[in-house]
Amino acid sequence: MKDKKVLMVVAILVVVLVVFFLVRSGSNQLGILTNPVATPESQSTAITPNPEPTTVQSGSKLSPIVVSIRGSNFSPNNISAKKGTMIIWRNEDSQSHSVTSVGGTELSSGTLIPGDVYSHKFNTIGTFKYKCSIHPTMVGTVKITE
Ligand SMILES: [Cu+2]
Repeated sequence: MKDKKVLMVVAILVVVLVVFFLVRSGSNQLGILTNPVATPESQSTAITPNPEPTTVQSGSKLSPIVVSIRGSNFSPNNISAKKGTMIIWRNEDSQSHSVTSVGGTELSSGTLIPGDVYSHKFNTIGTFKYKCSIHPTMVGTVKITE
């Protein structure tokens, strides 16, 4: 019985010493143990997903245009933009609306409840008319040029 206890203590000591040595030597094999030490590194890896949306923007070099839907109006309701522009419709109204192409299929937001957002990137040159399918008197136009 005594021998077993001594063996246990020795075994625990050996494990503790091995772990201690590996941590001290900064071995990357023990990622879990060394990661807390390398906080700046793990922070920079956590930031990596962030540049993705920015890359899309800087790649096209075009800022998105925001259209507010307010008081049953698209504002602005007449937009001229370059090919590749992203337009974002934001329903800031107290009722539901939609952004639906007239004579085409480019825009099809479905029902946007208050607070909903619909975005669309225009990759084709042309004039795109749209309306609110719930209130067909609400209309807007997007003109896309080269
Ligand atoms: Cu509407």
